[in-house]
Amino acid sequence: MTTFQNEILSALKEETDKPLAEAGAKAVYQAVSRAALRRTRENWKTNPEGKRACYLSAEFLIGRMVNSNLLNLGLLKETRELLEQNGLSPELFDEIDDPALGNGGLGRLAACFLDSAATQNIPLDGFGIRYQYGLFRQTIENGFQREYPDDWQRFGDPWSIRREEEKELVHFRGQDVWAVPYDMPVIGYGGKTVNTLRLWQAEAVKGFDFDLFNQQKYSEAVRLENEANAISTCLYPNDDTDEGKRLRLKQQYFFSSASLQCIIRRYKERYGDDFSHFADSYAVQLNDTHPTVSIPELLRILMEEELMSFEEAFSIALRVFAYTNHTIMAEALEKWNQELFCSVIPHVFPYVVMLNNALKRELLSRGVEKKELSRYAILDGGLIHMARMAIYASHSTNGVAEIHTRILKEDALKEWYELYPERFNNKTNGITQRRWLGLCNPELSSFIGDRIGNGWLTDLDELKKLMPYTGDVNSLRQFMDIKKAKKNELARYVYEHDNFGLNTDFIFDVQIKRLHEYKRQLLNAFSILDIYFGLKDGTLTDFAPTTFLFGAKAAPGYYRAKGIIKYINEIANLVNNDPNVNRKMQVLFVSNYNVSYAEKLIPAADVSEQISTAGTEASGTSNMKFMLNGAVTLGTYDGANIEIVEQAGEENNYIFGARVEDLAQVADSYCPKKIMKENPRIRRVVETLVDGTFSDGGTGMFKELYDSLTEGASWHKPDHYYLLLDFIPYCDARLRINREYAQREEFAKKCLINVANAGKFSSDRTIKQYAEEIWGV
Ligand code: 26W
Repeated sequence: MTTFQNEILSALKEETDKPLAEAGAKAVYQAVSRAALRRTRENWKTNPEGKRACYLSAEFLIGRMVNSNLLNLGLLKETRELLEQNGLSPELFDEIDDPALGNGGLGRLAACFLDSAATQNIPLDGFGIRYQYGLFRQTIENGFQREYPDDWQRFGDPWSIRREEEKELVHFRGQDVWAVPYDMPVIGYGGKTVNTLRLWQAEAVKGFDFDLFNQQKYSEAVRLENEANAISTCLYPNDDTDEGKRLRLKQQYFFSSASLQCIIRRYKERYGDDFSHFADSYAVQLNDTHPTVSIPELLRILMEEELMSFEEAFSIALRVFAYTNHTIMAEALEKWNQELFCSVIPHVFPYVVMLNNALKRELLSRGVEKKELSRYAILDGGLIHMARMAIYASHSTNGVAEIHTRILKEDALKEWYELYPERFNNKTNGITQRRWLGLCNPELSSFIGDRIGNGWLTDLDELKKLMPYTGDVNSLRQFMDIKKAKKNELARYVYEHDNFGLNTDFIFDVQIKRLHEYKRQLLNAFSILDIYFGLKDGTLTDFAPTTFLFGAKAAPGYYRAKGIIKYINEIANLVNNDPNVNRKMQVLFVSNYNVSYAEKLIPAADVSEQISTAGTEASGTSNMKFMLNGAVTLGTYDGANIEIVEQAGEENNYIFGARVEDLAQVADSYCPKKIMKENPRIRRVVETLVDGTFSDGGTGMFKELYDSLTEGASWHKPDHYYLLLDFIPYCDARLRINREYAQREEFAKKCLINVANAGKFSSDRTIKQYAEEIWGV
């Protein structure tokens, strides 16, 4: 028995009297986590020397922590052995909820960054909100999405430490609220560096009012307490439109203010009232505009409490802050209504006005015409433009893939790029290979390790050394065996979770991401139907059997997205129950897609669906995870897809469809109705939305989808995302994959070349660039 195994057993005694074999998942999880947490003590310091970077983010989609922390501490193997010796499965922790404190890519990226920074000894701490309920749990009932609360703490939260003594007071109009920090260790691979993820929980300053209670005013007695708690109760599930909700502004100010107060307190412990070293001590990265209210808040603190002038405070802000943009979708750009803002945090508003005035002076002094000013104004038409504020009061604005940054410069933020070209830069996203290969695919990891060693775990460019093996038949066959094993593993998981039997002899074609019109799950669905009709008609012959898998959550108020889920499930029903085709194809929409499901789906995939309309997906990060696990990309010229095929070769992937430049050309004359008229294949699939092939349960959802494609709506032209334009090229590319898959070794070679060239997409590389080029840490 190793020392750590003994430490687990003694931690278990604090949980239960039962022996390990009978203690149950929750108690074992608690014991293992607590024992491992103790191992971080030596290297975990909250206020060490030197400049630190702070990643402010409304979302950290960390997923299940126990295995990744054990891996990074070098304790995974002995823990698994202990479980095994006691007859417990290494998948025991699959039962533990995974904290879903994020919506999608932006939140998961934050989590990958923390892992990569700690691994490379980069001093980076995360600051966010400790939501009581994360992203909703999804069930599929009668083909429709239903939402349930995600009470992720029901298995406890052994990885967090509440630090009562470091709580901060956050001021709102009519109410002060405590921000109580819960710290999680962020353990670098090798366990040497431990950084901190600090999540703030809102609590009432004046809790339960006993006087009111005694006067039998019960609801009044708890009102203040409830109002305070409400701030960190729930993650907003929208990642499409900015709704401008009061509680969301409260959340943003809550964690921004608490984080800044914490940073300033620590600074003062070192330098007292001398702020001349502040910008050399802290860098603050704003993850999208969600924490941008930090800017006026810092000005306020520096001016009101440290008695600086606006100019002094502003020059500090400029040097401290940097901003990352994650989307060019206009409807997602945050603008706060001025009145709402003033009714929540009136004390911050004067600093917004000062920023707006300073910007105006700056523009005029640079010779910008008066009538042009409103294109830049932070305060315009009763709205506060948060992206404009972030660009103006920071020294760096970055996009998250080459094409995205180019679009920001040339289009979305063109006028700002002209003003401050030196502030704009690109940081192509990345993913941590520890979680997205090491942990989720130990089989492929050993395959790689046997050939080139394990250096790739901390230097992903090492994968290049796999290239010689891409011509080695033995290696290719072994790779295919691993893929097959991962399909079987996924099939077991799917059977447990969704009560559906996957045929693991089939090609696995996977699209997993938030449900959005621009991501075009509907295009995928149409193409599946086209294949189905082709098989029925006999016009499509020698089709290699394929399983089409979807996983996605729709924002609860996003009606069209929910319609698309229902439609996919109707198609699944038709296909899976048709004895003439279900030996050739299967369709499944898995329920409650989350980080843990992704860890099962990605290693099993042959085809990675990345089919967003060109110019709409800022980067994408699942595309990188699929590549790393040896799937080919079926994708558009969009986001990081472009860089993926740059690395792995267009001939080893399947890129199709209109490019940004093409779309700009056709935009004005685009007529989806005409395309439907001229192409019977397209007409046939699109008409299934309204011709009675499927039922939307009388909701009218399918008709609404049909209208969005043919008629458009007040806010968008018909088929705004060009599904029909890309339909034929997409189907062609798909069928090309299907044919080429038959040459099994040739296809495996493509997959392995993708693995070998995935080095660029490590978040180790990305975060190093942030550290060197933006933060100077
Ligand atoms: C206003 C509500 C709201 C909330 C979240 C709007 C927008 C968001 C995020 C920006 C959505 C998001 O996660 N964006 C994704 O960020 C990833 C990491 O950079 C990129 O890879 C994805 O392409 C981008 O969609």
